[in-house]
Amino acid sequence: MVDRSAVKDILKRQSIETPSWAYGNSGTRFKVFSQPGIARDPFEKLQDAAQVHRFTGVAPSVAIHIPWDKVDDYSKLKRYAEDLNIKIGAINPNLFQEQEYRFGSVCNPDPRVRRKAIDHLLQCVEIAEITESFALSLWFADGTNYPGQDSIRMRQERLFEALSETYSALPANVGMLLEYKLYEPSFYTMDIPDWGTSLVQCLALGEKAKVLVDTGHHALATNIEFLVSNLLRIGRLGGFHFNSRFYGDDDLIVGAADPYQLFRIMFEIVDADAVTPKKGVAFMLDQCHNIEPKIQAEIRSVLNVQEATAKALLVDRQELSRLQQSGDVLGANELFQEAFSQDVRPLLAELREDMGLDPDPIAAYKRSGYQQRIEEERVGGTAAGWGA
Ligand code: PSV
Ligand code: MN
Repeated sequence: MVDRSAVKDILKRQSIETPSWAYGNSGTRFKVFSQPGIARDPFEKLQDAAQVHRFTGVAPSVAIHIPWDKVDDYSKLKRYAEDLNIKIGAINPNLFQEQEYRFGSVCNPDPRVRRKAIDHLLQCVEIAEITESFALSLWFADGTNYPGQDSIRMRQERLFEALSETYSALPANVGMLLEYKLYEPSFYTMDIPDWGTSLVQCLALGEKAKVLVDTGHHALATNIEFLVSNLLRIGRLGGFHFNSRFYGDDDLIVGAADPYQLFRIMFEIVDADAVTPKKGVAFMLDQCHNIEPKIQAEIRSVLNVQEATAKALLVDRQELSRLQQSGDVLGANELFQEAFSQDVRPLLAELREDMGLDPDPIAAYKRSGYQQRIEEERVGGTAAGWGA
């Protein structure tokens, strides 16, 4: 039997980070749709992120993307977050939106472009230090489109050089997360297409470099929980960018497409005792809400991660182990599926009441009038967005 109060205790300590870019306008390469009430600067994005924490109680930090969230004074941004009862999370450099990066950033054959890219990484290290962020979170759009276009091997060397210089500049409490992506924007090779390539770089860099798993960045049939389990085993799982997908890097609400996959991933996390921040695995969302209301969608996403975690925590692991040892294939599988099929919403409602929160965060958010208020107040200025 699983102890429900122990489960609630772990869930209370789980922490899910939301991305500042989820609060800005977004879209596809065909169209960026605007919505009313969108934040116009990083401060207003923090206000929105604070609402997600206010109603869920488990989203106390927000990742920022530089220069989308560029400000003159990062200590002011940090204080502003703290006044809103949240904090600044991962710092994400942006090395994919400038003309010079046509042939890549840190892997570019031109040393001047590589220098510019590394300088941006170093500037982001400084921002991480000022904001007391836990990590520099790196994703490179670098790659090639045509066989023969550039040396695959040399590009890996250049990548390592840039990462080494950046790694050496990290302050003691700042880690490095290295994300991978199978394809897009490059279509022949991405310089970091998979967890193996990321891990090879991380192992050569040092202990503070860890792999970041974006759930939308794999070939369709990839068994994500398998690689998660392997990375956990060797202490190199840095965290997640949660989202869900049907086809490519869809960036839809986590748990919307395949809640069973999310449950299976969370089971590996539970099995490694890595739900709470003490194990250093960061649970971050990386989503774009192109057609749905953004703050509500982020609340939904946090709840989806929380539900999958609760189900995974409720797996009777002692009994599962007994069934596994005795070779009871169907018994073990049934126990696993039973845990997934249960309704954990009453348990989570109880948990929120224990935490002094409304048991239904979405209803409470809607009743709060926040959405109407920002739609009335945020008139004029330029809505934040990444433009495409
Ligand atoms: C790239 O697709 C990615 O997943 C990276 O994490 C970026 O930083 C993020 O999306 C925002 O574009
Ligand atoms: Mn990502």
